[in-house]
Amino acid sequence: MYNPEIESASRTQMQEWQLNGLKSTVKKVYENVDFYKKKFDELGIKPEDIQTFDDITKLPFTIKKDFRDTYPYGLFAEPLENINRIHGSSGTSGKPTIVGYTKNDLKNWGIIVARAIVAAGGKKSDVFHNAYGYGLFTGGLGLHQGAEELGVITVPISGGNTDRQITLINDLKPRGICGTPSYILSIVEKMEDMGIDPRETNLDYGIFGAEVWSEEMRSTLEKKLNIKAVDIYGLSEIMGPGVAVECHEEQNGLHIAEDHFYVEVIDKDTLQPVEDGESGELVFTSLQKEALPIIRYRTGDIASINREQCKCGRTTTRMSRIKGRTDDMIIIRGVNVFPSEMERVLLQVRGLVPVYQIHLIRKGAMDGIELHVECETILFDEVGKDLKHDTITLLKRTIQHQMKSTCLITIDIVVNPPKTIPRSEGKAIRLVDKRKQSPLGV
Ligand code: DLL
Repeated sequence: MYNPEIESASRTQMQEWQLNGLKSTVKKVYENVDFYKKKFDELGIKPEDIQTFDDITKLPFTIKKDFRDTYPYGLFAEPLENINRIHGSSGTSGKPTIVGYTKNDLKNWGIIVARAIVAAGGKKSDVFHNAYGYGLFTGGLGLHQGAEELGVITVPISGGNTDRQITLINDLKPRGICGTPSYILSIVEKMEDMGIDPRETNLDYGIFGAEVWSEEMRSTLEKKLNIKAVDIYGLSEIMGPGVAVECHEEQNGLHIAEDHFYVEVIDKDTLQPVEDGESGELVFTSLQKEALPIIRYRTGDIASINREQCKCGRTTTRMSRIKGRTDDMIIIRGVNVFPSEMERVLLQVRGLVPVYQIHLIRKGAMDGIELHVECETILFDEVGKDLKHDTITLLKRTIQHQMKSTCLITIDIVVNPPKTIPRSEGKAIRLVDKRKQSPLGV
Protein backbone atom coordinates (compact mmCIF):
# COMPACT_ATOMS: atom_id res chain seq x y z
CA MET A 1 0.00 0.00 0.00
CA TYR A 2 1.18 3.50 -0.71
CA ASN A 3 -0.55 5.03 2.34
CA PRO A 4 -1.23 2.04 4.63
CA GLU A 5 -2.26 4.24 7.55
CA ILE A 6 -5.08 5.61 5.42
CA GLU A 7 -5.93 2.72 3.12
CA SER A 8 -6.25 0.28 6.02
CA ALA A 9 -7.53 2.71 8.67
CA SER A 10 -10.27 1.56 11.05
CA ARG A 11 -13.83 2.48 10.09
CA THR A 12 -14.09 4.78 13.09
CA GLN A 13 -10.97 6.65 12.06
CA MET A 14 -12.08 6.90 8.43
CA GLN A 15 -15.50 8.17 9.44
CA GLU A 16 -13.94 10.80 11.67
CA TRP A 17 -11.83 12.06 8.73
CA GLN A 18 -14.83 11.94 6.45
CA LEU A 19 -17.10 13.88 8.79
CA ASN A 20 -14.49 16.59 9.28
CA GLY A 21 -13.99 16.76 5.51
CA LEU A 22 -17.72 16.94 4.92
CA LYS A 23 -18.24 19.77 7.39
CA SER A 24 -15.37 21.84 6.07
CA THR A 25 -16.40 21.26 2.45
CA VAL A 26 -19.97 22.35 3.14
CA LYS A 27 -18.69 25.48 4.89
CA LYS A 28 -16.28 26.23 2.07
CA VAL A 29 -18.85 26.00 -0.71
CA TYR A 30 -21.40 28.03 1.26
CA GLU A 31 -18.91 30.82 1.83
CA ASN A 32 -17.22 30.80 -1.59
CA VAL A 33 -19.53 29.53 -4.32
CA ASP A 34 -22.61 31.62 -5.15
CA PHE A 35 -24.24 28.65 -6.84
CA TYR A 36 -24.19 26.62 -3.60
CA LYS A 37 -25.03 29.58 -1.34
CA LYS A 38 -28.17 30.17 -3.41
CA LYS A 39 -29.13 26.48 -3.34
CA PHE A 40 -28.57 26.18 0.41
CA ASP A 41 -30.58 29.36 1.04
CA GLU A 42 -33.45 28.10 -1.10
CA LEU A 43 -33.49 24.88 0.93
CA GLY A 44 -33.16 26.82 4.18
CA ILE A 45 -29.97 25.06 5.26
CA LYS A 46 -26.82 26.43 6.85
CA PRO A 47 -23.44 24.66 7.06
CA GLU A 48 -24.00 24.12 10.83
CA ASP A 49 -27.00 21.91 10.00
CA ILE A 50 -24.61 19.24 8.73
CA GLN A 51 -23.37 17.40 11.83
CA THR A 52 -23.73 13.69 10.97
CA PHE A 53 -23.66 11.53 7.83
CA ASP A 54 -27.47 11.31 7.97
CA ASP A 55 -27.62 15.07 7.47
CA ILE A 56 -26.08 14.69 4.03
CA THR A 57 -29.50 14.00 2.54
CA LYS A 58 -30.45 17.59 3.41
CA LEU A 59 -27.86 18.80 0.90
CA PRO A 60 -28.71 19.51 -2.74
CA PHE A 61 -27.39 17.37 -5.59
CA THR A 62 -25.03 18.76 -8.21
CA ILE A 63 -25.47 17.65 -11.82
CA LYS A 64 -23.55 18.03 -15.08
CA LYS A 65 -25.90 20.80 -16.21
CA ASP A 66 -24.77 22.90 -13.23
CA PHE A 67 -21.27 22.94 -14.75
CA ARG A 68 -22.69 24.12 -18.05
CA ASP A 69 -24.84 26.78 -16.42
CA THR A 70 -21.88 28.17 -14.48
CA TYR A 71 -19.31 27.68 -17.29
CA PRO A 72 -16.39 28.12 -17.09
CA TYR A 73 -15.41 29.06 -13.53
CA GLY A 74 -18.71 29.45 -11.68
CA LEU A 75 -18.26 26.45 -9.38
CA PHE A 76 -14.71 27.33 -8.34
CA ALA A 77 -14.25 28.02 -4.64
CA GLU A 78 -10.84 29.66 -5.01
CA PRO A 79 -9.80 32.85 -6.82
CA LEU A 80 -8.21 32.17 -10.21
CA GLU A 81 -4.74 33.13 -8.97
CA ASN A 82 -4.82 29.99 -6.80
CA ILE A 83 -5.73 27.67 -9.68
CA ASN A 84 -2.82 25.72 -11.14
CA ARG A 85 -4.41 23.60 -13.80
CA ILE A 86 -7.58 23.16 -15.82
CA HIS A 87 -8.97 19.92 -17.20
CA GLY A 88 -12.18 19.10 -18.95
CA SER A 89 -14.66 16.36 -19.59
CA SER A 90 -14.32 14.19 -22.62
CA GLY A 91 -17.76 15.22 -23.91
CA THR A 92 -18.05 15.20 -27.67
CA SER A 93 -20.49 18.03 -28.30
CA GLY A 94 -20.67 21.62 -27.20
CA LYS A 95 -18.37 23.14 -24.66
CA PRO A 96 -16.36 20.91 -22.34
CA THR A 97 -17.01 20.73 -18.63
CA ILE A 98 -14.23 22.77 -17.08
CA VAL A 99 -12.66 21.68 -13.79
CA GLY A 100 -9.78 23.25 -11.87
CA TYR A 101 -7.12 22.27 -9.36
CA THR A 102 -4.99 24.15 -6.84
CA LYS A 103 -1.42 23.08 -6.11
CA ASN A 104 -2.69 21.11 -3.14
CA ASP A 105 -5.40 19.44 -5.23
CA LEU A 106 -2.76 18.31 -7.72
CA LYS A 107 -0.58 16.97 -4.91
CA ASN A 108 -3.54 15.05 -3.45
CA TRP A 109 -4.54 13.73 -6.86
CA GLY A 110 -0.98 12.49 -7.39
CA ILE A 111 -1.08 10.67 -4.06
CA ILE A 112 -4.45 9.08 -4.86
CA VAL A 113 -3.19 7.84 -8.24
CA ALA A 114 0.10 6.65 -6.71
CA ARG A 115 -2.02 4.52 -4.35
CA ALA A 116 -3.85 3.20 -7.42
CA ILE A 117 -0.64 2.22 -9.21
CA VAL A 118 0.59 0.40 -6.10
CA ALA A 119 -2.82 -1.30 -5.75
CA ALA A 120 -2.38 -2.50 -9.35
CA GLY A 121 0.96 -4.09 -8.47
CA GLY A 122 3.26 -1.21 -9.42
CA LYS A 123 6.40 -0.23 -7.58
CA LYS A 124 8.94 2.57 -7.58
CA SER A 125 11.49 1.14 -9.98
CA ASP A 126 8.99 0.30 -12.74
CA VAL A 127 8.97 1.68 -16.24
CA PHE A 128 5.37 2.75 -16.75
CA HIS A 129 3.81 3.18 -20.21
CA ASN A 130 1.03 5.77 -20.11
CA ALA A 131 -1.22 5.42 -23.16
CA TYR A 132 -4.05 7.58 -21.84
CA GLY A 133 -4.52 10.75 -23.85
CA TYR A 134 -2.67 13.81 -22.55
CA GLY A 135 -4.57 17.08 -22.73
CA LEU A 136 -7.84 18.36 -21.32
CA PHE A 137 -8.85 14.74 -20.65
CA THR A 138 -7.78 13.80 -17.11
CA GLY A 139 -6.50 10.33 -18.05
CA GLY A 140 -3.01 11.15 -19.34
CA LEU A 141 -1.91 13.83 -16.90
CA GLY A 142 -3.80 12.19 -14.00
CA LEU A 143 -1.91 8.92 -14.31
CA HIS A 144 1.25 10.88 -15.03
CA GLN A 145 0.86 12.85 -11.79
CA GLY A 146 0.47 9.62 -9.82
CA ALA A 147 3.36 7.91 -11.58
CA GLU A 148 5.66 10.83 -10.76
CA GLU A 149 4.44 10.93 -7.15
CA LEU A 150 5.27 7.23 -6.82
CA GLY A 151 8.59 7.70 -8.59
CA VAL A 152 8.22 5.25 -11.46
CA ILE A 153 9.86 5.94 -14.82
CA THR A 154 6.98 7.40 -16.77
CA VAL A 155 6.73 7.05 -20.55
CA PRO A 156 4.28 9.83 -21.47
CA ILE A 157 3.39 8.44 -24.89
CA SER A 158 -0.30 9.47 -24.74
CA GLY A 159 -2.87 7.80 -27.03
CA GLY A 160 -2.36 7.12 -30.74
CA ASN A 161 0.60 6.38 -32.99
CA THR A 162 0.25 2.68 -32.31
CA ASP A 163 3.41 1.65 -34.17
CA ARG A 164 5.48 3.88 -31.92
CA GLN A 165 3.70 2.54 -28.84
CA ILE A 166 4.76 -0.96 -29.85
CA THR A 167 8.36 0.09 -30.50
CA LEU A 168 8.59 1.66 -27.04
CA ILE A 169 6.92 -1.28 -25.32
CA ASN A 170 9.52 -3.54 -26.93
CA ASP A 171 12.51 -1.29 -26.33
CA LEU A 172 11.85 0.33 -22.95
CA LYS A 173 10.37 -2.83 -21.44
CA PRO A 174 7.71 -1.28 -19.20
CA ARG A 175 6.33 -3.41 -16.33
CA GLY A 176 3.13 -1.38 -16.16
CA ILE A 177 0.80 -0.02 -18.80
CA CYS A 178 -2.33 2.08 -18.68
CA GLY A 179 -4.91 3.21 -21.21
CA THR A 180 -8.51 2.64 -22.15
CA PRO A 181 -9.17 -1.11 -22.49
CA SER A 182 -10.34 -0.64 -26.08
CA TYR A 183 -7.15 1.17 -27.08
CA ILE A 184 -4.91 -1.36 -25.34
CA LEU A 185 -6.72 -4.04 -27.33
CA SER A 186 -5.93 -2.12 -30.54
CA ILE A 187 -2.25 -2.13 -29.57
CA VAL A 188 -2.43 -5.89 -29.00
CA GLU A 189 -4.10 -6.45 -32.38
CA LYS A 190 -1.44 -4.40 -34.12
CA MET A 191 1.29 -6.42 -32.40
CA GLU A 192 -0.32 -9.61 -33.63
CA ASP A 193 -0.51 -8.19 -37.18
CA MET A 194 3.20 -7.38 -36.99
CA GLY A 195 4.01 -10.92 -35.89
CA ILE A 196 4.98 -9.85 -32.36
CA ASP A 197 3.69 -12.09 -29.58
CA PRO A 198 2.09 -9.72 -27.01
CA ARG A 199 2.70 -12.32 -24.29
CA GLU A 200 6.44 -11.88 -24.74
CA THR A 201 6.65 -8.25 -23.56
CA ASN A 202 7.95 -7.32 -20.12
CA LEU A 203 4.49 -6.17 -19.02
CA ASP A 204 3.17 -7.45 -15.69
CA TYR A 205 0.15 -5.28 -14.96
CA GLY A 206 -2.31 -2.94 -16.65
CA ILE A 207 -4.52 -0.17 -15.26
CA PHE A 208 -7.52 0.18 -17.49
CA GLY A 209 -10.62 2.34 -17.28
CA ALA A 210 -12.34 5.52 -18.45
CA GLU A 211 -14.96 3.44 -20.26
CA VAL A 212 -17.26 0.55 -19.50
CA TRP A 213 -15.60 -2.82 -19.92
CA SER A 214 -16.51 -6.33 -18.89
CA GLU A 215 -14.94 -9.24 -17.00
CA GLU A 216 -14.68 -11.01 -20.35
CA MET A 217 -12.69 -8.10 -21.79
CA ARG A 218 -10.42 -8.28 -18.74
CA SER A 219 -9.77 -11.94 -19.30
CA THR A 220 -9.05 -11.35 -23.01
CA LEU A 221 -6.51 -8.61 -22.21
CA GLU A 222 -4.93 -10.61 -19.39
CA LYS A 223 -4.50 -13.68 -21.58
CA LYS A 224 -3.27 -11.85 -24.65
CA LEU A 225 -0.73 -9.74 -22.74
CA ASN A 226 0.01 -12.19 -19.93
CA ILE A 227 -0.63 -9.52 -17.30
CA LYS A 228 -2.94 -8.72 -14.40
CA ALA A 229 -5.43 -6.05 -15.36
CA VAL A 230 -7.19 -3.84 -12.83
CA ASP A 231 -10.07 -1.46 -13.28
CA ILE A 232 -9.60 2.22 -12.47
CA TYR A 233 -12.53 4.61 -12.18
CA GLY A 234 -12.87 8.34 -11.98
CA LEU A 235 -14.44 11.38 -13.54
CA SER A 236 -13.22 14.88 -14.12
CA GLU A 237 -16.02 16.54 -12.15
CA ILE A 238 -14.83 14.72 -9.03
CA MET A 239 -11.09 14.76 -9.78
CA GLY A 240 -10.16 12.36 -12.58
CA PRO A 241 -8.78 8.81 -12.51
CA GLY A 242 -8.19 7.34 -9.05
CA VAL A 243 -11.55 7.92 -7.39
CA ALA A 244 -11.55 4.13 -7.10
CA VAL A 245 -9.29 1.28 -8.19
CA GLU A 246 -9.13 -2.48 -7.87
CA CYS A 247 -6.32 -4.22 -6.03
CA HIS A 248 -4.31 -6.79 -7.97
CA GLU A 249 -4.60 -9.22 -5.06
CA GLU A 250 -8.36 -9.68 -5.30
CA GLN A 251 -9.55 -7.88 -8.46
CA ASN A 252 -12.95 -7.86 -6.87
CA GLY A 253 -14.43 -4.40 -6.59
CA LEU A 254 -12.76 -1.00 -6.74
CA HIS A 255 -11.45 0.55 -3.51
CA ILE A 256 -12.81 4.06 -3.17
CA ALA A 257 -10.38 6.76 -1.96
CA GLU A 258 -12.76 7.41 0.90
CA ASP A 259 -10.64 9.94 2.72
CA HIS A 260 -11.23 12.17 -0.32
CA PHE A 261 -14.66 11.13 -1.60
CA TYR A 262 -17.84 10.27 0.26
CA VAL A 263 -19.95 7.81 -1.72
CA GLU A 264 -23.72 7.37 -1.85
CA VAL A 265 -25.71 5.06 -4.12
CA ILE A 266 -29.19 6.27 -4.98
CA ASP A 267 -32.19 5.17 -6.96
CA LYS A 268 -32.07 7.41 -10.03
CA ASP A 269 -35.83 7.94 -10.02
CA THR A 270 -36.70 8.33 -6.33
CA LEU A 271 -33.25 9.79 -5.46
CA GLN A 272 -33.39 7.78 -2.23
CA PRO A 273 -30.42 5.66 -1.07
CA VAL A 274 -30.45 1.99 -2.05
CA GLU A 275 -29.17 -0.84 0.17
CA ASP A 276 -25.50 -1.81 0.05
CA GLY A 277 -25.10 -4.44 -2.67
CA GLU A 278 -27.95 -3.03 -4.75
CA SER A 279 -27.21 -1.21 -7.99
CA GLY A 280 -27.96 2.47 -8.26
CA GLU A 281 -26.45 5.76 -9.38
CA LEU A 282 -23.15 6.70 -7.75
CA VAL A 283 -23.10 10.07 -6.02
CA PHE A 284 -19.87 11.58 -4.69
CA THR A 285 -19.09 14.47 -2.34
CA SER A 286 -15.49 15.66 -2.24
CA LEU A 287 -13.96 15.95 1.22
CA GLN A 288 -10.63 17.69 0.70
CA LYS A 289 -10.79 19.57 -2.58
CA GLU A 290 -9.93 23.25 -2.71
CA ALA A 291 -10.51 24.57 -6.24
CA LEU A 292 -13.67 22.67 -7.01
CA PRO A 293 -15.27 21.17 -3.92
CA ILE A 294 -18.39 19.35 -5.00
CA ILE A 295 -21.52 18.35 -3.14
CA ARG A 296 -23.46 15.18 -3.98
CA TYR A 297 -22.45 14.97 -7.62
CA ARG A 298 -24.75 12.65 -9.56
CA THR A 299 -22.35 10.76 -11.78
CA GLY A 300 -24.90 8.98 -13.97
CA ASP A 301 -22.78 5.83 -13.44
CA ILE A 302 -24.47 2.69 -12.20
CA ALA A 303 -22.76 0.43 -9.66
CA SER A 304 -23.24 -1.07 -6.20
CA ILE A 305 -21.06 -0.84 -3.11
CA ASN A 306 -19.72 -3.38 -0.65
CA ARG A 307 -18.38 -2.40 2.78
CA GLU A 308 -16.86 -5.79 3.69
CA GLN A 309 -13.15 -5.73 4.31
CA CYS A 310 -11.04 -6.91 1.37
CA LYS A 311 -8.47 -9.69 1.79
CA CYS A 312 -5.77 -7.31 0.51
CA GLY A 313 -5.93 -5.47 3.85
CA ARG A 314 -7.53 -2.29 2.59
CA THR A 315 -10.53 -1.33 4.66
CA THR A 316 -12.07 1.11 2.20
CA THR A 317 -15.52 0.62 0.71
CA ARG A 318 -15.46 -1.05 -2.67
CA MET A 319 -17.66 -0.32 -5.65
CA SER A 320 -18.55 -2.82 -8.33
CA ARG A 321 -17.52 -2.36 -11.94
CA ILE A 322 -19.60 0.29 -13.65
CA LYS A 323 -22.55 -1.53 -15.14
CA GLY A 324 -23.51 1.34 -17.42
CA ARG A 325 -24.69 4.90 -17.36
CA THR A 326 -28.17 6.05 -16.57
CA ASP A 327 -28.15 7.82 -19.93
CA ASP A 328 -26.61 4.88 -21.83
CA MET A 329 -29.23 2.41 -20.84
CA ILE A 330 -31.08 1.39 -23.96
CA ILE A 331 -34.78 0.80 -23.55
CA ILE A 332 -35.94 -1.23 -26.48
CA ARG A 333 -39.54 -2.35 -26.57
CA GLY A 334 -39.72 -1.91 -22.80
CA VAL A 335 -36.60 -3.94 -22.04
CA ASN A 336 -33.64 -2.23 -20.34
CA VAL A 337 -30.32 -3.19 -21.88
CA PHE A 338 -26.85 -2.04 -20.95
CA PRO A 339 -24.06 -2.06 -23.53
CA SER A 340 -21.77 -3.69 -20.96
CA GLU A 341 -24.16 -6.62 -20.66
CA MET A 342 -24.04 -7.09 -24.42
CA GLU A 343 -20.24 -7.01 -24.35
CA ARG A 344 -20.25 -9.73 -21.72
CA VAL A 345 -22.46 -11.98 -23.83
CA LEU A 346 -20.57 -11.24 -26.98
CA LEU A 347 -17.18 -12.14 -25.65
CA GLN A 348 -18.44 -15.57 -24.71
CA VAL A 349 -19.05 -16.36 -28.36
CA ARG A 350 -16.04 -18.00 -29.96
CA GLY A 351 -14.69 -16.52 -33.17
CA LEU A 352 -15.35 -12.86 -32.37
CA VAL A 353 -12.93 -10.10 -31.41
CA PRO A 354 -13.90 -7.82 -28.49
CA VAL A 355 -14.71 -4.92 -30.79
CA TYR A 356 -18.34 -4.08 -31.42
CA GLN A 357 -20.82 -1.28 -31.98
CA ILE A 358 -24.43 -1.06 -31.01
CA HIS A 359 -26.48 0.77 -33.63
CA LEU A 360 -29.89 2.02 -32.62
CA ILE A 361 -32.08 1.83 -35.68
CA ARG A 362 -35.64 2.46 -36.69
CA LYS A 363 -37.49 -0.63 -37.97
CA GLY A 364 -40.80 0.50 -39.35
CA ALA A 365 -42.49 2.24 -36.47
CA MET A 366 -40.34 0.56 -33.83
CA ASP A 367 -36.87 1.08 -32.42
CA GLY A 368 -34.43 -1.75 -32.87
CA ILE A 369 -30.82 -2.72 -32.24
CA GLU A 370 -28.33 -3.77 -34.84
CA LEU A 371 -25.27 -5.24 -33.22
CA HIS A 372 -22.15 -4.93 -35.33
CA VAL A 373 -19.54 -7.53 -34.48
CA GLU A 374 -16.26 -8.48 -36.06
CA CYS A 375 -14.97 -11.97 -36.62
CA GLU A 376 -11.56 -13.23 -35.70
CA THR A 377 -10.67 -15.48 -38.57
CA ILE A 378 -10.78 -14.74 -42.24
CA LEU A 379 -14.31 -15.57 -43.22
CA PHE A 380 -14.15 -12.83 -45.82
CA ASP A 381 -11.98 -12.25 -48.85
CA GLU A 382 -9.98 -9.09 -49.40
CA VAL A 383 -12.91 -7.14 -50.79
CA GLY A 384 -15.09 -7.99 -47.80
CA LYS A 385 -17.22 -10.65 -49.53
CA ASP A 386 -18.07 -13.48 -47.16
CA LEU A 387 -16.50 -16.74 -48.22
CA LYS A 388 -18.00 -18.97 -45.56
CA HIS A 389 -21.62 -17.99 -45.68
CA ASP A 390 -22.81 -20.91 -43.54
CA THR A 391 -20.32 -20.17 -40.76
CA ILE A 392 -21.42 -16.56 -40.66
CA THR A 393 -25.08 -17.52 -40.53
CA LEU A 394 -24.34 -19.89 -37.66
CA LEU A 395 -22.36 -17.19 -35.85
CA LYS A 396 -25.27 -14.76 -36.20
CA ARG A 397 -27.73 -17.29 -34.87
CA THR A 398 -25.52 -18.10 -31.89
CA ILE A 399 -25.17 -14.46 -30.92
CA GLN A 400 -28.86 -13.82 -31.43
CA HIS A 401 -29.75 -16.77 -29.24
CA GLN A 402 -27.35 -15.77 -26.45
CA MET A 403 -28.60 -12.17 -26.51
CA LYS A 404 -32.19 -13.32 -26.37
CA SER A 405 -31.60 -15.56 -23.36
CA THR A 406 -29.43 -13.08 -21.41
CA CYS A 407 -30.61 -9.60 -22.42
CA LEU A 408 -34.16 -10.73 -23.30
CA ILE A 409 -34.25 -8.98 -26.63
CA THR A 410 -34.12 -10.02 -30.23
CA ILE A 411 -31.59 -8.03 -32.18
CA ASP A 412 -30.16 -7.98 -35.65
CA ILE A 413 -26.55 -9.06 -35.98
CA VAL A 414 -24.18 -7.78 -38.61
CA VAL A 415 -20.94 -9.74 -38.87
CA ASN A 416 -18.19 -7.54 -40.28
CA PRO A 417 -14.89 -8.56 -41.84
CA PRO A 418 -11.81 -8.33 -39.59
CA LYS A 419 -10.51 -4.82 -38.73
CA THR A 420 -13.47 -2.94 -40.19
CA ILE A 421 -15.14 -1.54 -37.06
CA PRO A 422 -13.39 1.74 -36.23
CA ARG A 423 -10.82 1.55 -33.41
CA SER A 424 -10.40 4.44 -31.02
CA GLU A 425 -7.27 5.88 -29.49
CA GLY A 426 -9.17 6.85 -26.35
CA LYS A 427 -12.66 5.97 -25.28
CA ALA A 428 -14.37 3.60 -27.71
CA ILE A 429 -17.62 4.67 -29.35
CA ARG A 430 -19.93 1.76 -28.63
CA LEU A 431 -23.31 3.31 -29.16
CA VAL A 432 -24.34 4.84 -32.49
CA ASP A 433 -27.82 6.29 -32.75
CA LYS A 434 -28.91 5.95 -36.36
CA ARG A 435 -32.59 6.52 -35.76
CA LYS A 436 -32.52 10.11 -36.91
CA GLN A 437 -30.89 9.12 -40.21
CA SER A 438 -33.79 6.85 -41.14
CA PRO A 439 -36.56 8.28 -43.32
CA LEU A 440 -39.02 7.38 -40.59
CA GLY A 441 -36.75 8.75 -37.86
CA VAL A 442 -38.23 10.78 -35.05
O1 DLL B 1 -12.67 9.09 -17.82
C1 DLL B 1 -11.32 9.74 -15.94
C2 DLL B 1 -10.52 8.50 -16.06
C3 DLL B 1 -9.34 8.52 -16.79
C4 DLL B 1 -10.90 7.34 -15.41
C5 DLL B 1 -8.57 7.37 -16.88
C6 DLL B 1 -10.13 6.20 -15.48
C7 DLL B 1 -8.96 6.22 -16.22
P1 DLL B 1 -14.16 11.69 -17.77
O2 DLL B 1 -13.61 11.87 -19.12
O3 DLL B 1 -14.72 12.85 -17.05
O4 DLL B 1 -13.07 11.10 -16.80
O5 DLL B 1 -15.27 10.57 -17.89
C8 DLL B 1 -15.89 10.08 -16.76
O6 DLL B 1 -16.10 7.88 -17.73
O7 DLL B 1 -18.54 9.09 -15.42
C9 DLL B 1 -17.81 6.96 -16.40
O8 DLL B 1 -19.02 7.01 -17.12
C10 DLL B 1 -16.66 6.63 -17.34
N1 DLL B 1 -15.65 5.83 -16.64
C11 DLL B 1 -14.54 6.25 -16.04
N2 DLL B 1 -13.86 5.19 -15.52
C12 DLL B 1 -14.62 4.08 -15.79
C13 DLL B 1 -14.48 2.69 -15.51
C14 DLL B 1 -12.41 9.92 -16.97
N3 DLL B 1 -13.43 2.18 -14.89
C15 DLL B 1 -16.82 8.95 -17.11
N4 DLL B 1 -15.48 1.88 -15.91
C16 DLL B 1 -17.45 8.34 -15.88
C17 DLL B 1 -16.55 2.35 -16.57
C18 DLL B 1 -15.76 4.50 -16.49
N5 DLL B 1 -16.73 3.64 -16.88
